Amino acid sequence: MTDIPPDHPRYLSLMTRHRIVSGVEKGITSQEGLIAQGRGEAFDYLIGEETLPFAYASEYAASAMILLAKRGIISVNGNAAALIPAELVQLSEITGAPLEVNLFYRTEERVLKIIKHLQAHGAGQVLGAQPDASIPGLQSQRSKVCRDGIYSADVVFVPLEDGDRCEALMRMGKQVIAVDLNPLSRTAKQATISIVDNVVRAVPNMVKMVPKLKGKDKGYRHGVMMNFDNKKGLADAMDSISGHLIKID
Ligand code: PTJ
Repeated sequence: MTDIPPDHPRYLSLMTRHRIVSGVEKGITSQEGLIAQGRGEAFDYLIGEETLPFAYASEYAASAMILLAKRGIISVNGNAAALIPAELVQLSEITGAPLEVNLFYRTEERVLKIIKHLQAHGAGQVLGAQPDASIPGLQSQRSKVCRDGIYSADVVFVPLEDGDRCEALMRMGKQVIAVDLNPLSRTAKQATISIVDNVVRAVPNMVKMVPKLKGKDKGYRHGVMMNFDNKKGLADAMDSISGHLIKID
């Protein structure tokens, strides 16, 4: 609960901040996660704090890609868990892609807290507590993964990411869907599909898109995925940011 009045012009942004701070207080989010959120907010401000057409297109293509995956997986870190726990659980349920906790600033205590938090929001089994494989060529704690999860997945959905793991997953031949408000980040540049949008909008959008795509045939979903041009999406995001900068007086 907060005392932010719902008619405050920056209500949604302030509520998102509140959720991240509360994630840190509960031991779900790392303190570094606050800084990451601040960087994200700055880009969100430049984007206009809304889902722009290029972001909708990437979310639609990403939804199609997860549905087409043989073994899709949703990777969860401390920021995503604090911001959109129920929506991640929903996305997992409707796509059949399991949830796996995978942390950069890994502690076993935080992994367990995140798993419990997701389960309190309706998740069944959540992977990540007993990693039994590692991502080749990655030195950070993020390399610790589950063989039945991220390690053997063909499509990995990573809401908020650091560039190193994205690169390592791509080297393993996986398709990576990243949500990152910064179109200049290494993650955004490397991912198969880069969603330049706030996770608090992107994941709920995908939760709405997936049932619609499930109503279409496989060929349609394949077409959506193949027709998506990630480089163009990133260029459109940059144009949009530049446009907003020019308009600010
Ligand atoms: O929980 P952990 O230990 O796995 O740590 C998670 C963080 C996010 C702290 C860690 O992965 C990290 O340090 O990430 P970076 O390198 O700071 O990258 C985070 C990226 O996410 C940045 O490019 C931000 O612009 C972007 N970002 C931050 N908040 C959001 C966001 N993108 C979308 N939605 C957001 N709400």
